[in-house]
Amino acid sequence: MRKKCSKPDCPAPKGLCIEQLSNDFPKCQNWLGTLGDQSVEKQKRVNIKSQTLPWTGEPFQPSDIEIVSQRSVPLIIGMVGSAEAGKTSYLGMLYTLLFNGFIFEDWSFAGSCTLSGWETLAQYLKIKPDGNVEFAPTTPANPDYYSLYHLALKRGDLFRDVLFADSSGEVFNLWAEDVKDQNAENARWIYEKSNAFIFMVDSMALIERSGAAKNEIMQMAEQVAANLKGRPVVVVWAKADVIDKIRENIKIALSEDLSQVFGDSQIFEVSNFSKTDPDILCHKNNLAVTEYLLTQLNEPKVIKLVPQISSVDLFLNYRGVYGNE
Ligand SMILES: Nc1nc2c(ncn2[C@@H]2O[C@H](COP(=O)(O)OP(=O)(O)OP(=O)(O)O)[C@@H](O)[C@H]2O)c(=O)[nH]1
Ligand SMILES: [Mg+2]
Repeated sequence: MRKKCSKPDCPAPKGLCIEQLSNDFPKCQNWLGTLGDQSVEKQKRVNIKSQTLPWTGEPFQPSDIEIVSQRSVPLIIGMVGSAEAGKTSYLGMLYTLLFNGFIFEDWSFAGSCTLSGWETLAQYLKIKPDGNVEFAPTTPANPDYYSLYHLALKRGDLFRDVLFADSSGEVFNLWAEDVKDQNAENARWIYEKSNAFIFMVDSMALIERSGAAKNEIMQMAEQVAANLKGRPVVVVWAKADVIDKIRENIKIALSEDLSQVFGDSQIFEVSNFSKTDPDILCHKNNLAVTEYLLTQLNEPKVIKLVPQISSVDLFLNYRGVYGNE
């Protein structure tokens, strides 16, 4: 007899269990452990099969990207920011919102190959019985630590596979000081491979270390801007529940410096703490950050076809009555 889930219409993707939110389906109470004679050989075969599944539900490593790249070229969104800036919590909140029925305006959730990873992040944000939130541990700072979280999204007939590349802020600080630092390999990879960036500004650090935190943020911003090649960046003021406690002059100066470096990039304030229900910083802006980048990345690109000729010859320099416009 075949093993199967007893839960009718279980919406879990193939190979995953909705109750366990992982590929640990044999632990689910709805799992029918009816292997007939339960022979060791058969059990072994089942195990071998599950080991040969190409994905486990855990965050992807760079070598796993090919699993989703067969359908379309996946979009990589790089999470950039200093240590403790709020990168991992942002991802935990994004999944928490989607899981709880909040939606993007234009995109709908169409699956994920890293559900276990997302769920682990979201668990940290759950309010504990004592009313506190634990938050995810600091992301490991090994230069070879990668964690890519996958979302498949759909807009009309268009499918997009999106990978959010999280890494340690400590590593990004090393990279910001020296892009060739040998301990910043994953930050380098994220910068090189990402199609767009979420640049996190830590409001709490600006309250606690004002000028020093501002310098650190600007050093990283300048390094990100150095070789963007048109890739979109969204500036996100994280922990915006405390943003009003930042010294006004620091906040204004940093906003001006960031807009000089990133031009007209969109700016959002987000928080993982909701003061009202619904709360703009938490329920709306966290989704809006990703949606903004998705819109940017899926807009048809305008290509300038007019060659830039510069010559002393007036005839060659002539661009018509309206110039290049
Ligand atoms: N006030 C406030 N604090 C927050 C919020 N989100 C996160 N924090 C705090 O910020 C800390 C760091 O958040 P993380 O998301 O782990 O930061 P990170 O950028 O992933 O840090 P690294 O992994 O070290 O790079 C958390 O442990 C919380 O204490 C928020 O919305 N408001
Ligand atoms: Mg982290």
